[in-house]
Amino acid sequence: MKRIVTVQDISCLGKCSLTVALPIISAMGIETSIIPTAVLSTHTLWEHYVCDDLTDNIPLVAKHWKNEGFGFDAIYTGYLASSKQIDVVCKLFDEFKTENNFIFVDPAMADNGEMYRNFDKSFADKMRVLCAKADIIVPNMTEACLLTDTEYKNEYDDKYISDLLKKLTDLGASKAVITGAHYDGKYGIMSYDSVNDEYSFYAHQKIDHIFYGTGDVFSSACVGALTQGYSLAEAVEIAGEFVFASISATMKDKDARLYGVNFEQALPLLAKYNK
Ligand code: PXL
Repeated sequence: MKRIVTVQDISCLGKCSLTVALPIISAMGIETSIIPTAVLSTHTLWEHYVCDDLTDNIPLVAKHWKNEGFGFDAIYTGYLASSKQIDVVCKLFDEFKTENNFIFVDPAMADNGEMYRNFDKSFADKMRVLCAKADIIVPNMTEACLLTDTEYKNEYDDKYISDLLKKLTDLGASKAVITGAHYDGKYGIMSYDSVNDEYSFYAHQKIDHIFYGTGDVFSSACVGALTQGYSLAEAVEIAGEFVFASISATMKDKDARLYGVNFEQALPLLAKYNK
């Protein structure tokens, strides 16, 4: 059985990070090991959340795992709580990266043109260092602009996205994916594999609402599909369809904006990737 380790926070309420990654990756028939980076009462879009930072626990877990000889088919990081935590996760990559596995980084730090609460430019600079160590990075448009020092725009053409993707792979990862892209009336996810200089675009219908947590749903399904041996373009399509089905299941739910999408109702779609 394949095994992924995912390194991100536990938000106790508000579907994102580990509470999303665990069920999605498990539904694809992959063992999901976790390193919780922090425990928050909710994700940071709610005010007055409380956060217990677990940075100091990460090297202790890594040491025990190294002693036991545990290995992983993929190492997947999401929301990290501080620049110091990024340094610790860089060390984790050095310890667990092998010739046979890959590092998948979702540089979760911003959306809709704005950084998440508590993050600033120095955090984005640090995130660039983490991305340089990855094989695949999956920012949204806002994060892609922050990582590449590109002006964030609401209107742009396909060249703007393909240039962004190229600049992202110049940071170090050989593959990059940008979620939430749109141009010429088309909406979707664009990916780029710099090894064979190949772009692909997964297009879907326009979605008029903003739903939080869709980035984490996408990344979890995408890293699962890649781990099961699908190509980048196939994995993007599998994950894109899953996000779309999750959003469709959420449309009538007024609570969804902050609570996250009803991906649970779309989970049966992933059973066919359980090899
Ligand atoms: O990736 C979304 C996310 C994950 N975890 C926490 C967050 C957010 C988005 O705001 O606050 C704690």
